[in-house]
Order: sequence, then structure tokens, then C-alpha cells
Amino acid sequence: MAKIIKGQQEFFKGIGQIKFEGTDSQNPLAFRWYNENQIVSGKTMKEHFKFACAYWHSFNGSGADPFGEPTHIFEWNKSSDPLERAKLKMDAAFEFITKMNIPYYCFHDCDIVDLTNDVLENEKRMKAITIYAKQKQQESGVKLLWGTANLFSNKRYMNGAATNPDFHVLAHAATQVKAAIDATIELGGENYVFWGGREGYMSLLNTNMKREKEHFAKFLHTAKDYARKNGFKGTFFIEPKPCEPSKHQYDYDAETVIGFLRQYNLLGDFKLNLEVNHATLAGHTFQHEMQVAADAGMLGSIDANRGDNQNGWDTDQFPNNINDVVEAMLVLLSSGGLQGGGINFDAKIRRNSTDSLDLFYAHLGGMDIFARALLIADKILTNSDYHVTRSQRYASFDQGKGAEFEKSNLTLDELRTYAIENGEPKLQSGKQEYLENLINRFI
Ligand code: XUL
Ligand code: CO
Repeated sequence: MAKIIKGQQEFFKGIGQIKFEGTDSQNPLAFRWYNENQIVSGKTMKEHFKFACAYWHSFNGSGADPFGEPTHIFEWNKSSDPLERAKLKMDAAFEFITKMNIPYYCFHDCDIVDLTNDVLENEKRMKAITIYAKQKQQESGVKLLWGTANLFSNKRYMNGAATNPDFHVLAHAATQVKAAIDATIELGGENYVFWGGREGYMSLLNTNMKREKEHFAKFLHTAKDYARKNGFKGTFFIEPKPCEPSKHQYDYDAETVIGFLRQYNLLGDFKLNLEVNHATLAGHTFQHEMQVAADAGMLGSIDANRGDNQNGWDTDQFPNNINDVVEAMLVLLSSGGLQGGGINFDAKIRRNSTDSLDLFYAHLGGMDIFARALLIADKILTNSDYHVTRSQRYASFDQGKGAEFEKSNLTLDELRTYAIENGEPKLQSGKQEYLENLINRFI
């Protein structure tokens, strides 16, 4: 259990720690499925998920959109002193995280303290807030899942950060990454994330794609070498996204990123942080992205959220579709789980969700849907013929000439001889509807 820190100003008044009460509970502020110590398939739920709260959406996201002003008015944003403001925000953040019993959090540098255009001042602020965060972590038992640097909001990054055509901008990006890595190491952060929102282009007319990608790879090597030299033992994650804010982003999807990491010799230190809504934007299901990563041994971490079927941008809504999450949990359980990472709610409450309870309902629903989906997926894997039905489709490769083919023992001529000798193949059903029904039966 995360410990609620005593003696600080209370921001979420009248709300105690959220507890597991089981499916009979009528309490909207109780977990009905997430029971952190319950063992599923050999691990506790807490270990399977390593849930994390995203600082940016929950404590900075103001509800403002291109058409309207902020609607989320934060009580902790009152002080005019940047460090004082940052500390109050951190008090509120740890109060929320511990009341929700979320074991981890994640941040960008500028989420935990406001940054300026003065490098030395920024480094000073980052050091000061890191000391405060370390104390909060020790008092509460909450841990840092990953840190990152925001290399997309400041106007200097409008043409990219590591892929900027101006070397001067790249140097500023490196400076920010250095400070964010220092903070991550100091806070015992288990991973470090690179999401390249502006590492791409708006127009190919002005872009040397080859050179930009080479710079990106060199930048990642340089950052990785610095972190390793300074004792960072965790995993680096790349978070794929095909577009938004750039028209085209180099970390397009899981398959593209794995190819990039292989080409530039980064596979040993990097894995993937997959985000649900980014998969949608890439024209994939989330299960597709997870399977691609799992098959390559690269399934590192998850940014959990969902998009909206009626529009095509990154709405970052909290997850709540049981069928989608069950399919994701089937991949998770079948592939041995996440490597180093956890499930970070990179999701925001809606602009018109203005009660302080809304943030609780959102996280509670997200944690519960994952727990419920995990239980269902585990039952499907242990009490049904799901795996058998899938593997039987490939039975012709398990013996005889099929097995010889897999061992690279057949020539094209020998394949032709087999086809002639065995005549026309019988049609084999894909059994899609059978499997879809099977999943619904367990839900
Ligand atoms: C943006 C996104 C980021 C990354 C971290 O779509 O997902 O918040 O997760 O930079
Ligand atoms: Co994300």
C-alpha cells in the first residue's frame, strides 16, 4: 500500500485511500477487480501492471483546447514563486497518487517544475525539485517508472529536437536530456523514455530525412552512453507515434522503430513504450503493436489510454473497453509480461470533467478494467482451447515436409514436387467468429 503523507495541505478533501471491495460493492470509489496482492498466473496484480500516474495530464493539463481557455483550475497553482508552486503541485500529486494506491509515477522535466530559456536556471530548478521528489518518494513508497524530457513544447523545437537542421537546437535538446537523466538516476527511475513528437517533418521539400535520422541515432547513443556512465541500469524506451504534432514522425510504429534500432545498433539498450491511441493513429490495433513488440522481445512498457472511433486524433481518454483490453492482456500473458516497464495512464479527464473526484473515477476505472481483463485473459488461456485452436492452424509445419521447410531443408523444386504429389489443398477455416465468441463467453 502506498503511504499517504501526513502534515501537508490536503487538496483532495474528504477522499480516503481507495480500497479493493470486490464485485458486489456498490461504492463508486472502490476497486471491484484491482486487488493488488491477488496472484494471477504466478505474479501479483501489482507486479503484472506496475500502474503509473502521468504527471502531465493529471497535474498540469488545464483542459484548455484550441477553442477554449482552461477549465481545470488547480488550487496548487497559486504561488508566484516557481519552486514554491512546483512543491505544492508535488504535494497534490503525491496526495492523489497515494490515495489512489498507484505504485509509480512518470514525468517530463517541465511537468515537475516550470522551465525558462536559461539553461543554468533550469538545471538549478531541476536539482531543487528532484531533492523534494526524492523525499516524497521515501515518505510514500511511490516509485518513478520513467522520466523524460519535453523536447516538443518550447518554440526552439518547432523544426525538431535531435533531428533539427540547426545543430544549436540539438545541443539544447541534449542539455535538457542530460538534466532529465540526472533526475531520473537520482530518483531511482526504472526506465527513461524518448517520445519524438517533433522528430519528423512537416514537409519533405525542406527535409533531408537520411541525415535527420542519422542525427537522431547519434543523439540516442550519446544520451545512452552518458546515462550508463553515470550508473543508470534501467531500460530506455522509444514511444512510437506516426504523426501529431509533426505530419510524419520517424518513430512511426513498433515495426518501424524496431527496424531503426536494429539499423543503428541500439537494440541492446532500448525497448518500446507502446501507447494505445498512437497505435490507432498508425492504423493498427493496440494488440497488433503489442504482438510486434513481444515477438521481437521488445515489449517494454505501455501508455494506457484510448482514442475515439469518430475522430482521428490523440484524444488520450482513459481505457474502458473490456474487449480491447482483454485482447491486449492475452498478448501480455502469452509473452511473459512487460520488460522493465508498467502501465502508465497517459490519459486525461475531459475538459468538462471539473470535479476533483473525476480524476479518481478515471484512474479507478482504468486500473479496474486492466485487472478485470487480466483475470478474463488468464481464464481464456487456462480453461479454453484458445492456444490449441491457434496452433492447430500451423500443424502442417509441425511434421513431414512442412517441418523440413521450417528447417530450411527444401528447395523450390522440392516444394513444387510436393504440390504436384498432393493435389489441391483443402480449404481450412480461420475460425475467426469461433474465437471472437470464445472471448465474449469468458467476458
Ligand atoms: C504524446 C505522448 C507523450 C509521451 C511522453 O502523445 O504520448 O506524452 O508519452 O513524452
Ligand atoms: Co505517451
